[in-house]
Amino acid sequence: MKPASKSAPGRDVRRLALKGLVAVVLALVGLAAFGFVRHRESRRRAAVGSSDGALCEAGISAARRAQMSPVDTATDAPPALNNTPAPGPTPQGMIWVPGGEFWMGSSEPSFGDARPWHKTYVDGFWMDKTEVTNAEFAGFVKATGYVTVAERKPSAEDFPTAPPENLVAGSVVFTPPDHPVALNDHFQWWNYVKGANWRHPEGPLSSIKGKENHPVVHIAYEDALAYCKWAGKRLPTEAEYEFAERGGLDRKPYAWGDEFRPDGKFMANTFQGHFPDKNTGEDGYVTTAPVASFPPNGYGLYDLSGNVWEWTSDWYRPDYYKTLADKEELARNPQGPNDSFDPGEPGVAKKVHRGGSFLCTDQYCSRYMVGGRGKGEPDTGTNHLGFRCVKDVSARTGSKG
Ligand SMILES: [Ca+2]
Repeated sequence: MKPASKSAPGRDVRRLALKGLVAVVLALVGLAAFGFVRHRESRRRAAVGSSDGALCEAGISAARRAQMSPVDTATDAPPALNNTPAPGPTPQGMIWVPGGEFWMGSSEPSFGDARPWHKTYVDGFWMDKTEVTNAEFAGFVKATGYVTVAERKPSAEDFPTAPPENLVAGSVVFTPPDHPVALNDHFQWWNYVKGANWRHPEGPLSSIKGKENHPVVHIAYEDALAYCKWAGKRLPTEAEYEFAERGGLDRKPYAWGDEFRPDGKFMANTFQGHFPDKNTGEDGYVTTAPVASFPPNGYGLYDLSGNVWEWTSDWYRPDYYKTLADKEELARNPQGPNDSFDPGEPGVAKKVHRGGSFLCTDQYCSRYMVGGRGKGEPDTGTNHLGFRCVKDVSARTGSKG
């Protein structure tokens, strides 16, 4: 399904972005790589005017329109998870997720768009045990010749107002300042870098050599769809993602339970130190970690929290949960709203991201907590955004496009 807006969201977004871009000269050994900063005044205004965590790395803003609706775990009925075994042989690299009824949402005060808690049902499905890795994505590219969005030169037809010199293939890369900065302006640490793509995560001089087992990044929505289709799979819905991430637990703040660091142990690749200028990497990683470097959750799935954000097939709206909760009947296999709305950037259609990343910190964006919702434009990848696929028991409607 497409958003209500008649225009193609990706083109509009990139057109807007290119309108406001600012050339940035990056001194890279022997190369004058430059990029542009995507400047959107609406986003900046939203950031400055917001007080509760404002913008997260990929432009995730804490929308606060949904009303607070805490769940009393003592009185509300616990979820009724299915206990059906896998209906057939488990595809290689995947895990059976039984599905069932669960509470979806979050009580985290800054996650306004993850309320109210609402009961949701999803059918069982198989899910990739880990995020799709560089090696797996390379296999797809080798077999199909696929070229990702970040590797394609933006065309003058798509961006008629952009200066020709700005029409360069690239992607958005986290480039931290060397000093503390105010957290209300993410242009201080995000730059559009020429030549950044899945093969060169930090820019043209970086590579994925030795990172074959890291999650692939700089993946746009259509790139993820293309991979999943090739693999005979699809992207998870937001509800499937959350069901899987909870690992059978009921309304816990983390995929593994109640504490961020049980017995002092790091359970996910997140950000330690002072955001964004000083990442101490206390958990062992300052960027991506090899998949499955941290313990699996209750279903045996890895890195659904932290490491890289992951695409889901749902459009983003901050009021979607309220819409579902207001209905009398249980939401069964919800597929997301029919259109997208982000109060921070009205008119820009976005898909839901889930899971948080190696850049998530409680100082700024703690969305490695279960239920935390991210969002992003379908044509925009970053070096902390990847994906994984799911597979239906039988052919059901595939991912929405
Ligand atoms: Ca880390």
